[in-house]
Amino acid sequence: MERTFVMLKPDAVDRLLVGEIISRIEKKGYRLVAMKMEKLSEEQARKHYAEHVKKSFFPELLQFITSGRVLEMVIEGEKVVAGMRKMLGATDPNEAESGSIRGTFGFSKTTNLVHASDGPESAAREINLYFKENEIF
Ligand SMILES: Nc1nc2c(ncn2[C@@H]2O[C@H](COP(=O)(O)OP(=O)(O)O)[C@@H](O)[C@H]2O)c(=O)[nH]1
Ligand SMILES: [Mg+2]
Repeated sequence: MERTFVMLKPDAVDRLLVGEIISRIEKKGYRLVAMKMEKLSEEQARKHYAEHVKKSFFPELLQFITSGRVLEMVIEGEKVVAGMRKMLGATDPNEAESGSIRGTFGFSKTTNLVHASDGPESAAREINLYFKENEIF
């Protein structure tokens, strides 16, 4: 069993897509292990997107990701790290596979609805960033 970190971005919360997205996750057989809703601070966003802080799109990403509530989740399942990335589809909703979450609902590279860890190391780092040990069991 693997675990990964998934975050529904402010557009998913604003557009009332939380239930739809969680439903897809559970129908796939993945289990919710932990869940929290909050508004990210600039500091949290910078830590989360550390690999992107120097990129040209970062100011827009920072503004967006701190603009409203996000839903943070730890999800468990067989090969769930790769499985969640597949369920999300490509970063750009215009290129994402039809049927994927981003391909179905996403509007733009910034407003692409969901984050999921891109590998086992990122998953461990990101789970740690958002959840204390006693919040995950
Ligand atoms: N506006 C804009 N946003 C981007 C671009 N590349 C990435 N992003 C945003 O930054 C997030 C993190 O980028 P990345 O790790 O490459 O994509 P992900 O792992 O598929 O989420 C993406 O989900 C997008 O919201 C870009 O070229 N333009
Ligand atoms: Mg990424």
